[in-house]
Amino acid sequence: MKQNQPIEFTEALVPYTHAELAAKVAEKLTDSRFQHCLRVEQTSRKLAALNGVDQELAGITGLLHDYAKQRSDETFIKLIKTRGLDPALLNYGNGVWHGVVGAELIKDELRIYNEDILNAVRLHTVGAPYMPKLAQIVFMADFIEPKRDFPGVDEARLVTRKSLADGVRYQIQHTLTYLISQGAPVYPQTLATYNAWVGGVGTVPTK
Ligand code: DGI
Ligand code: FE
Ligand code: FE
Repeated sequence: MKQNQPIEFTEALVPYTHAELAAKVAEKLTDSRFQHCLRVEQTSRKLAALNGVDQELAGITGLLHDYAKQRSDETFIKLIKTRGLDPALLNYGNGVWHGVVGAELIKDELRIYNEDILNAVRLHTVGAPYMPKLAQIVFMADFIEPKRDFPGVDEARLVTRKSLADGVRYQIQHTLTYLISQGAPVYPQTLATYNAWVGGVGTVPTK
């Protein structure tokens, strides 16, 4: 039996072995950002196992989620203008762009066209009113990977292990609270995610 066989991915998902894809991600990121991607890969695989989602698909998406994180603003601005993306994106920055716009770079440079993967990368920061399970998994893995350290992270881990959807609710509430506390502009989709998952209409007492 051959030793150290490369981990091959299913061909329909990505045209690479695990080592090839990891090398392509590492090439575009600092080591600490790449290590974060590896941790998100592992956490995504665990959440996939708990939630009946394909672990390979979740792992690949976790590994790729911050692929575009360290590109210049000019790169993103050009893509927004030339790919017919929402012009309102121009009012935001890297935090929103590296996911929503970063998926374009995954197509262009890595020739990965699987829409489940691309969509989960697009949504990993801002979420969406409807998120497929895979997108919820990567969204949560990014938030709770083992080196994340912020007040509430342990509760977020517990909540997410019990219920993925409750984790999504927890995170979007946390993110919106943070953005507002910073006086940061909220991308409309982030707000739509909050309204869909947390802010049920009619739940706030009027008196
Ligand atoms: O890429 P990571 O650091 O691993 O994690 P992330 O993709 O969740 O972080 C994205 C950043 O973007 C985070 O600092 C919060 C910020 N962000 C999320 N939604 C919005 C936003 N920033 C603005 N201005 N508006 C948003 O709607
Ligand atoms: Fe990110
Ligand atoms: Fe991340």
